[in-house]
Amino acid sequence: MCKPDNIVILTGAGISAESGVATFRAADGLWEGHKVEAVATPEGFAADPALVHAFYDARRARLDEVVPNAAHEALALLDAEWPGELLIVTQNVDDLHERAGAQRLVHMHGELLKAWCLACDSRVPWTGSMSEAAICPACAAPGRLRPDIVWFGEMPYDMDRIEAALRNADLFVSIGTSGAVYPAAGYVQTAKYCGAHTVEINLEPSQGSIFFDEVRLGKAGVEVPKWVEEMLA
Ligand code: BV8
Repeated sequence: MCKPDNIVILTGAGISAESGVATFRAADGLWEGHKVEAVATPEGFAADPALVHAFYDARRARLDEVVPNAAHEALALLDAEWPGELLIVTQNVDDLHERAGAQRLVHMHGELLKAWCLACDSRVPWTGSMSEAAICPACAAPGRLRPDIVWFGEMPYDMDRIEAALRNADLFVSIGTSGAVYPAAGYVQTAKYCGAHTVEINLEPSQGSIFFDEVRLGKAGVEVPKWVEEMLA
């Protein structure tokens, strides 16, 4: 195919797996030992805020122990070097893309390192634990902070920007995602409908593999640098 101009890259937990960040759909289908409904829904948070804070506090604390891997580094290089439009749309809530240097990046499901104050609606950087007694740095209200994470049933972030990029894409690449969650899982069909060439890079075929023109099986840490090298050749 001729050289694409505009690229959209969707990433999921698989791109952070080699950095030591747990993926979601382990064999037991639990999220780090929890039922999804209990820890990743507004209802779960309302029912047991302490459990949900503990779940996200543990994942936030673990970010200090992990570093970006070769796949994050390769995407950051492509982002820096690519002359056309490029957007990395990550479903991940870790900060490994940023730490690798990615700039043209959106976190459609939010970020572990942010808090959302339900009293003043501010979103603020947050690194420590976020117990029910935490004080909002913007309005000083106690106990009104929640993780700035998009839970099931909630509207993902940056949808307009993502859909505009998909409509304009010549190339859509999906890396390390199971294709289990919408609307992200439907992006390959939108991109394809709008004429993009579609590539999946994954350890194994995802639920949406049939929609991709090309499937490259292997570890992200190996396949993504190879793909970026091809793109920049
Ligand atoms: C919404 C933040 C309305 C939380 C997450 C019925 C049908 C269709 C849809 C629905 C339905 N019922 C309900 C829905 C909607 C629902 C949904 O899709 N549910 C699913 C379960 C059916 N979606 C929502 O509620 C979303 N909101 O729909 O609002 C709306 C709709 C349209 C437009 C506007 C509004 C919000 C969903 C967001 C939930 N939050 N994350 C947190 O992180 O704690 S979801 C979470 O799981 C991730 O963010 C990601 O999106 C999703 C899937 O995870 P993956 O990243 O794919 O990771 P996974 O573990 O599953 O897979 C890992 C992959 O990596 C595997 O493929 C593996 O092979 C690969 N891999 C592993 N190691 C490597 C590797 N690949 C390469 N190298 C390796 N080394």
